[in-house]
Amino acid sequence: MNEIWEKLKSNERLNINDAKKILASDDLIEIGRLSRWLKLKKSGKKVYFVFNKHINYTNLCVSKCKFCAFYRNGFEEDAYTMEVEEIIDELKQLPEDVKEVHIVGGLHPTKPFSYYVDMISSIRKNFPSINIKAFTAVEIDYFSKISGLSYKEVLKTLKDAGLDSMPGGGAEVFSERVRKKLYPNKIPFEKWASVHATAHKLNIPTNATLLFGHIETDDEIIDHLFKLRRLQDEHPGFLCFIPLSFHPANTPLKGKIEKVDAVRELKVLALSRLILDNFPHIKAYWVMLSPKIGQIGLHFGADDIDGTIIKERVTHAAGAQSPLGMERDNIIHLIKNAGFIPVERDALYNEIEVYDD
Ligand code: V47
Repeated sequence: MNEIWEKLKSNERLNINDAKKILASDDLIEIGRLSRWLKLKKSGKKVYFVFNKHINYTNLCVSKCKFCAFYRNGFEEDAYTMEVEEIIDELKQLPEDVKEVHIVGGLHPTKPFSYYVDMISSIRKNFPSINIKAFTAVEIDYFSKISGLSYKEVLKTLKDAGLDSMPGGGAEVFSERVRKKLYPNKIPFEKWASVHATAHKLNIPTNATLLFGHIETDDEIIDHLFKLRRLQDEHPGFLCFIPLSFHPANTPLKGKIEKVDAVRELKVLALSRLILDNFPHIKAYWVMLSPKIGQIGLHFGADDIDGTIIKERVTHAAGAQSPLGMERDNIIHLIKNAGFIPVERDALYNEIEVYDD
């Protein structure tokens, strides 16, 4: 750890061996200290959150990933697809100061590309100033398949309709070994990277995620982080990285895999901050971590805690015990009590209000 500390102080990039040492170390407090030091260097005492709302427009999905408790085939009682008008009606229920709508869904078997374009343009028309953060790289690849358009054409069409940015999901872990076992129908790294690089070139900022705590090895986690660091060097445009810990309940992996513990969650969060030195933000996603571990995560390199969310479905289908949403005041309280300054942001990290009293 001393060697790593020396490197950090002299602004030297950490390498794969450093990452291996960090993950193998039992010195959680020292790992926290290093990642917190880097967080403070990058964003001072500020911790960001957003007043946002998640929309999961359908749970029908042709991908059928083994880690997912959210998807349905279509014949089940709780299978659903929201029409565009329903989405607009749901958004109309919200207070006017909601800044971001985060939209993701399953890969629907029959909806045409026009459904997704209509969704974005109707939201833009009804809510001219809301940030629309929508569709993972996996969905963009699927839209390209069903429409016959290139990634660039799909993204340009969605941007013209009102898309502002993209979430980081669908990355899982960039290992062909794991992909073949758990999500063989999902796109591999090369395609995921190509969608994000194309989005960045079109001035659509995006996020990136890692799904860990299933059958991946330490080396696969590390490889994932270095792939993302290289991608950001070559095609900058990532705003935030979010490590997601696997929730096994209601998935085919239930009973075979235990949920990872808090120490592992905090180590991976800190490692992400230390390796992804070119990512402006690291998110302690309270839905997956729980609000309490999320709060501690602010001392392990995270400078963002996501937002109010209002109704999360994907992780809750897999047994998450965290609330479905959180009030703005609760989030402010969590951040302040951890010793940081809450900053309300929009999807693009423009500051809306700094709560520094
Ligand atoms: O890609 C699915 C994960 C992701 C499970 O960009 C699961 O700001 C744990 O990407 N246990 C979707 N994880 C969520 C996501 C996200 C969330 C919050 C913010 C942002 C952002 C992105 O959820 C999927 C998958 O990796 N997931 N099932 C599960 N059982």
